[in-house]
Amino acid sequence: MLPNPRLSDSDRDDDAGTPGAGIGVATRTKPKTAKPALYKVLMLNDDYTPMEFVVLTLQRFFKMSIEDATRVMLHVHQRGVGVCGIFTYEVAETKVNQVIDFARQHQHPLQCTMEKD
Ligand code: TYC
Repeated sequence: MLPNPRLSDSDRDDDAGTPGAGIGVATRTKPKTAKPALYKVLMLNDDYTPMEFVVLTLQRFFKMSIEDATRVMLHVHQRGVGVCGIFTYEVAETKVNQVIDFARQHQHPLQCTMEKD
């Protein structure tokens, strides 16, 4: 917006609260909240965990549809590793632990890890 031409330089609103001081207010150039670092959660292949257990795990902890979960599982099966999702540090860490605990409870060696995005 253009400055109001009826006001003198020192009386415009950019130094509101300091009438006539002509000091002005510092303009924020950076967002107040920094963007948090993001982490990929990775699923690792192994020779023993049943495919349907991996699909169930992806649906349960990563809210994937059966179609997406099957796609990710097959990618991991064929390539060795695949991305389950990208999260802030604490969310990623929680998901890794949930997957590892769930696999251990069912005596499957399925492993999951995280890395900075
Ligand atoms: N390779 C496993 C099998 O043939 C299936 C599998 C897929 C295991 C993905 C782990 O992250 C995984 N039964």
